[in-house]
Amino acid sequence: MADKYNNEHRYTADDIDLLDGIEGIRKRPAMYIGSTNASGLHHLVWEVLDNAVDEAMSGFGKTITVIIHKDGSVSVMDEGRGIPVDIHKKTGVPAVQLIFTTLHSGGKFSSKVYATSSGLHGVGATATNALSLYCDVTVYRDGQIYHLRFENGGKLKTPLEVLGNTKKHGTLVRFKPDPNVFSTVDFKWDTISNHLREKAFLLKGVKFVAIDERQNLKEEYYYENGILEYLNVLNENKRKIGDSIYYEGKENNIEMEIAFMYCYDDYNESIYSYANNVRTKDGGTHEIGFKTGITRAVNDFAVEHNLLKSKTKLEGSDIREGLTAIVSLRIPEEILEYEGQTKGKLGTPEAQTIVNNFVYSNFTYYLSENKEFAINLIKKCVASSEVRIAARKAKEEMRSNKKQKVEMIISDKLTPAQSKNYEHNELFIVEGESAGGNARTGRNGLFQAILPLRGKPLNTDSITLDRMLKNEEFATLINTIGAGYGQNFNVEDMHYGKVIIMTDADTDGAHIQTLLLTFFYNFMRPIITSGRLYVAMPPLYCVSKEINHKEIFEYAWDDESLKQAKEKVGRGATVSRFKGLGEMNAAQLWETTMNPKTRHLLKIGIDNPLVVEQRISVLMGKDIAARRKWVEENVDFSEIDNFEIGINNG
Ligand code: 28G
Repeated sequence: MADKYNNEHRYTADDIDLLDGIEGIRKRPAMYIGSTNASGLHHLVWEVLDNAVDEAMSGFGKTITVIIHKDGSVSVMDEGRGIPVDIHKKTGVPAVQLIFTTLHSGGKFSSKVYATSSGLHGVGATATNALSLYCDVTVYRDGQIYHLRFENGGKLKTPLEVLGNTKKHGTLVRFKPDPNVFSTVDFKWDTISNHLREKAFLLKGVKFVAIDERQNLKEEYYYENGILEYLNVLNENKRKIGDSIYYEGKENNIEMEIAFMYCYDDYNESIYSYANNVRTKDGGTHEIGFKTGITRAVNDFAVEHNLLKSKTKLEGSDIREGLTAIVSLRIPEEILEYEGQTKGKLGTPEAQTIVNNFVYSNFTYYLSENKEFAINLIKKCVASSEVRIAARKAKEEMRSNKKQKVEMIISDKLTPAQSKNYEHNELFIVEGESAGGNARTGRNGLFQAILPLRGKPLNTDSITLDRMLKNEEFATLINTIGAGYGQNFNVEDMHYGKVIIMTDADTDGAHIQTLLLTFFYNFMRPIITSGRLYVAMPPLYCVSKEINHKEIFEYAWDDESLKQAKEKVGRGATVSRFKGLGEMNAAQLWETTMNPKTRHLLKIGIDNPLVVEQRISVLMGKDIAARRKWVEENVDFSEIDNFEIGINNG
């Protein structure tokens, strides 16, 4: 068996390791790449790409290219030193072969200063190889072209060979994902292109090229000013307070790059942190250090210049309202630590003190040099602290008084749930009165509440808080959810464990979804980041047949499940396409879209911040043609890849 991996077979302990790598990954792919849906599929690219990024970060190669080929395979190319091809003494196997067949998380191969590895367990290229139909590796090194090929889930097909001479140096990896592993093998141009753009911002001076041969698309990303340009892109359409601020430094071998700015009409703090060019979505020590440094600098300045109205200092959240920041650290591998399983949170303790002091001293200096900005900023911070204090007071009063009051205001639109088990309750925001009526009839009244929407919600992209609050629809929604809004929104106070947007599966429905998502993104972002916001996925097809005067129904969400539904119902079945929620009766709506055991929900999350900003500016902007084009190209109503099936609330 082992000679599939090694022609000169000798059985050693390392040989077992070779098998362990590939077979372990094939047995439980999700454990290594997160999932086997679209996200997992793209992980195959990220794993290989990270190696190319590591090589560029070490100073070798200025261009990285990713190509999506017509046959559904992907190539990644770098211009680095080329993966070493020398024979590994213990195993007698070329180094390049080991890199594609073993798990090397334990530092077996790693003597590099920095390592990206966004993978969950440092599986790297081995995961990509193990989950591919083929994987071709070409190395340009020492004047020669080397090649080896794996097939059928990482089995060595062509051992290392020399193809000829070359003056080039670098690595080329081409692989085609195994359709038996993934629920989709369709690489998304937007996902790959945006990912490369994010990397290009993080690695200033390195060019990233994205090519889609299926659609003849090509983008080049190159940013001389790195994350400073990233920051400006994220805040393109916002009113800015002062300039963008950028600091770069190195302390104890930790390299820091930090960019931030403040905007008006933004009630969120958006801190995007990275460790070794990989996003740390759950923050960690570098983020804490950044926040503490900013807070100290602003408070010290405010106290020193008598800008506070009372003796109490500003809270961190007052100082972070309207702040967008990018915090990027490069940390030597020896002291790189993560918290939790997913590498989403940096644990390296040194990072906290170093960033804290670095930000504090630089920003303190900046404030003293830019007094006008400093005074403006502190005015804004004081204003948000006043709002915070008022909101807290109002909440306490409401607790001690009658809280029936709020429910009375909203009672004519909302059909509430009977239970007071907030965590378990669900709020359905439903498009249209008629679907609202069916939802009311069909729901489980114990834990499901219905809030129908009249027409299109207000576009809340870059509007002030005051304007949003004057909108009756949103005022009702805020009261219904019961957890505040903006800076003072608190997930713990939510009256619902899930908020579910339920619209028709047409362009109007998609537009309403986006308008609602924009509202939540701007004014209740923690609902999204805590994973409590969902979009209901009504079925696209109904397959029916009359048997003995009784109609039987099967529902389908995509072509695959349609096939199954047809087989199940058998001959003489009628297939109809659902266009709107209104075409279903109350019982059907319950069964297909609301019943936790059978429904399909799409959980909303924030993946790449660039995608979110782009979506919001295209979808919410004034350019109607651009919006229509985007919806047509991107909103695939049969997309059921990210859904959770049948979440059982019991
Ligand atoms: C195109 C797709 C993905 C890579 C390199 C270059 C080296 C390397 C990669 O070494 C093992 C561990 C540390 C030496 C390093 C070449 C040093 C000298 C490399 C890639 C052996 C890994 N010469 N380029 N790995 N090192 N590109 N692109 O995978 O000690 S991986």
